[in-house]
Amino acid sequence: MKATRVAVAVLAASSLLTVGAQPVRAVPAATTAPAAAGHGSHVKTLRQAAPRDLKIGTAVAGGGHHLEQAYPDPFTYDRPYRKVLAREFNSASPENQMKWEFIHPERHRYNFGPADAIVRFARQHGQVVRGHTLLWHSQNPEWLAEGTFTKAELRSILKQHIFTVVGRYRGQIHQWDVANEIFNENGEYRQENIFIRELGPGIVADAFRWAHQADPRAQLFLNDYGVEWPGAKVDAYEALAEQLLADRVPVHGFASQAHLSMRYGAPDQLREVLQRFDDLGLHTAITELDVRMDLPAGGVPTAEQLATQAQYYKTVLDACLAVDDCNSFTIWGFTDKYSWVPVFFPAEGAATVMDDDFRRKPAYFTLRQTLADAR
Ligand code: 9MR
Repeated sequence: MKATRVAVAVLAASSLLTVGAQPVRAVPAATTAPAAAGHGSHVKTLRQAAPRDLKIGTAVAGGGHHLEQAYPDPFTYDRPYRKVLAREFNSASPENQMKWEFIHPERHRYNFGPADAIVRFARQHGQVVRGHTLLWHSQNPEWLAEGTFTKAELRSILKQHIFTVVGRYRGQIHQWDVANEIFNENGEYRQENIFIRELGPGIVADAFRWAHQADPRAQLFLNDYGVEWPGAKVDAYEALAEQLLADRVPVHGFASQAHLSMRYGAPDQLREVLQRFDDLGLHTAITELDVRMDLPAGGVPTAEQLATQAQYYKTVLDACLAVDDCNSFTIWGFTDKYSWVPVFFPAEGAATVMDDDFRRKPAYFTLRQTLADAR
């Protein structure tokens, strides 16, 4: 985002331009900043505070682990939740509703209702949508994961899925996570991924080509966790990105999910990692940020823990703000009420920026202030 600070109101509409496959080369910040937006009392929400060329997003709760919980579908039934979702964010990521198992539950049947509802909500509230995800080893329907197919059949299943799903939302998706978590910690292609295992890694390039044909305006991303520090996984993505670009494959971005734990320290080299992909000419994004912690007995975080958590959130936002084409910053849910964390990590939790009752934590205020200062 650096060098893209734009102070002139007339450029407000330019944020629309970020919804295209072409990186937006924004106007250098030659103009003086407006009266510090962050210090005005009118800046009440994250989306208001954000620089115009940075989308602030959240996962939209539903499907996945939510199905096992005692509450009904959060996005559909929780009105206070929907209100905060509309008020605070200008980007929305279906948490599960566009994944294969959800949107393509049977070989010849798609289930578009829940994803359609999110896309409609986003349009009504001036939000862009991040599509998640097309090529992944997890949350695939049984008919696919357990099925027996020839290579040609499997290839055609993937191609049709991409054309059908991406085509349905053509022109309405800011960024698609085309390839999700395709490398393991050693930077090797994950053999759990049925498409990669059966068809070879070349299928990744095909997935990008098909997605681009189906929606030429969407920015197409590689997305993973565990890439917040340099290492074998980041090296693998860098090599892949270079190869795809050399082969003129339509890849437009690299994203760090940023599922963090306070056990392991803040990602103080994330800016450098993002910069490596920015240097290749790619967009970068933060797509699933949360910061979990070990909860004390009683389950309520201490003030010190909340302060540390806020610093982690800020470290990630600062990294994105420091890199030219980091244009999308998404947190993986905004309330602990619906977070995936306690379901997957016993004894850890409180990972989001609001508690169960939507009370804002220090991390929320730190994000808002950091955004306002950047604007
Ligand atoms: O938040 C999602 C949760 O509801 C699902 O049960 C879970 C199943 O794998 O997936 C969670 O989202 C994941 C995302 O799609 C990809 N990156 C890791 C996220 C957290 O597991």
